[in-house]
Order: sequence, then structure tokens, then C-alpha cells
Amino acid sequence: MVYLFAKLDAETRNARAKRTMRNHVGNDQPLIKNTKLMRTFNKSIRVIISLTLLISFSYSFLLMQSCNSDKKKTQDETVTVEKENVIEIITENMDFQMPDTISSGWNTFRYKNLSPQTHFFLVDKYPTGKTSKDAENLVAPVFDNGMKLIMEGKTEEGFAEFSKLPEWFSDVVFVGGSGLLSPNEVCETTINLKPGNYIIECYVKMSNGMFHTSMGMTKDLVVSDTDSGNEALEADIAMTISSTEGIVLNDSISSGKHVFSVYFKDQIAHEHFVGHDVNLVKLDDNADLEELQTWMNWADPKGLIEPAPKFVTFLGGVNDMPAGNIGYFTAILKPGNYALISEVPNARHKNMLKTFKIL
Ligand SMILES: [Cu+2]
Repeated sequence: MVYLFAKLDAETRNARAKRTMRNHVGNDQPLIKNTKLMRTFNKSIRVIISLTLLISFSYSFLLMQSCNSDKKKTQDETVTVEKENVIEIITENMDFQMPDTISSGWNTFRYKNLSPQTHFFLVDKYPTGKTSKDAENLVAPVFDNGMKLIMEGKTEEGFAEFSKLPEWFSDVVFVGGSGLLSPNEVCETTINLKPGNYIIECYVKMSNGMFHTSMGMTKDLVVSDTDSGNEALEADIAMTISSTEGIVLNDSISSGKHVFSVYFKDQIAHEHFVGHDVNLVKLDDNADLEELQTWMNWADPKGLIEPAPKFVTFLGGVNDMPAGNIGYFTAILKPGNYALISEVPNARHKNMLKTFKIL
């Protein structure tokens, strides 16, 4: 490396000196030789060139050092991710960037929302043979048409539209996923998946009422027979959710990193046809809980639609799961006000809106 530098140094110096001479003197003029002026000029040029080279080599050296440390950092990060065995999902533009096949058993999904909209990911077990194409072609249009009518104030016609859903749609099972996640946030959710074919989706709506599902937020996912070998997480804050008791939380919550477990004591289809889940929300001073509650119902023309309510930040959670299942989510809590809320109509009335303060 040192030899290379020395060689480059000499060659570059010669080449630059020649270029500099040509530029200064001009091609047509005869070269003035051996004058005192020329010697002084040559000396100054050498000093300038040396300084320039010194600065540019120092800079290159620093740049190489920084590249090396960046590279090392990236390698370290890769090692960490592999060791943690986390499955990364990224949304940039109505998409799910993630592997097509994952192992079965316990898996932690790290969801990064790099888009300007609020999203979640929900894992659906579709009946055998049905794929994300069926979701896009046979399910999403029905929901879009129904929602369009509801938004026009034709509520009954809108709900009647849902009878056009394919018969097999009632066999679709939601098996977990993240809670809602605001733009530029990251969340982690851990669920257990059996081998099979699944579909990942997000059904938040665009400002015109169209579901993200119709905008490309569906993805086929194969869960292989190979077990991940991961164990269930050890939660430090346990909660249960049920249609009869709502969200029940026995532990008090302090600041810092926590692993929450969510046990689905039961599961039902609420007024908007889907089940309950748990979403962690950071509340700013001006947060409006009524507005938040209304927004948590996709069937409401003002619900689950962009723009998301102001002064709240969605931090993930655990999406719908069948009764008897448990899911986990991890969060770092800073001092402030928070809410745990379910994506159902009238959450407060169902004890599915709990607020707490971190000191
Ligand atoms: Cu979405």
C-alpha cells in the first residue's frame, strides 16, 4: 500500500507538474529556461503541488479509513441481524419488502415504515389454492366498491356490497401481525406460524377510501416445514384481550424497553366484521382520544383513512389472532402519555382503550 502511494505520488506529481507548466506557459510560447524567475516559479509550483498532493492523499486516506469502518459497521450489523434471527419487513411505497419464504414456529418481524402513510402488516391464512392475486382480484374490489358507497353516505348499499365477497372469504383466518405503525417508525412483533401458504396485507385506506390492499399491499408468504428453532419470548408485561373484559393489564409500566405479551382469550367478529387486536399509541399533549377512537374503525368513512389523526404516533402492537393464541411486541417507552387501543368500533366502551403515563 505504501509502495503504491509512493509510485502514484511520483507519477501524479510529474503529470500534474507537466500539465501545470503547459497551462501557465501556453503551448505556443517558447519555454523560458534557467532564469531566476523560472526557478522561483518552479519552486512555488513544487510547494503548491506537494501541499495539494499531501492534502488530497490525506483526504483519500481518511475517506478509505471511513469506508473501511463503514464496511466493518455493515458487517457487524449483518452479523447482529443473523444472530437475532429477525425477519425484516420494509414498506416504502405500498409494498412489503420481505422474504418470500420463512421458517415456521416463532418468528420476530421487524417492520420499518419508510413511507409517508400509516400501515400495519397482517398475516392471513387463505384457503388452499387462494393467493394474493385472488385477494387483489376478488376481495379488494368488493371492499373498494363497498367503501365508496359508504363514503357517499349510502351505508346500507355499501354493506350490501360485501355480500359479493367470494364464499371462501369467510374461511380466511387472521393469524397475527403488527399493530398500526406511523411513518418513519419501526416496530417488532413476534408470532408463531404453522407451515403453509399465507398472504400479508394492509387494509388502511388512502384518502379517497381505496384500501392499501388494492394499491399493492398484499404479498404471498410461504411458511416452510423447517422450524425456526426460536423460543417464545419472555414478556415483562402481560396482557389479555377478550370481547368480554377488553384489554386487561396487571403490570404497571415503567420507562425503557419492554416485551409485551398479548393473550387472545377469545376472538369475535365485531360490528365491522373483523376481530380485536392491540395497538400501542404515543399521545402528544393535543391528542384527541375521541378522534383516535373513531379512526380505529375501518368501516367508518372517517376510519383507518389517510390522514391519520394528528398528535398521535402508532408504535405497533399485535394484530388479530384467533382465540387461545399469544403474540408479543417490543417497545421502548419514553416519558409521556400512551394508549393501548384495539382497532374496533367503540373501543372505550369495550374496555379496549386504556391510557397510561410513563414518568
Ligand atoms: Cu398500508
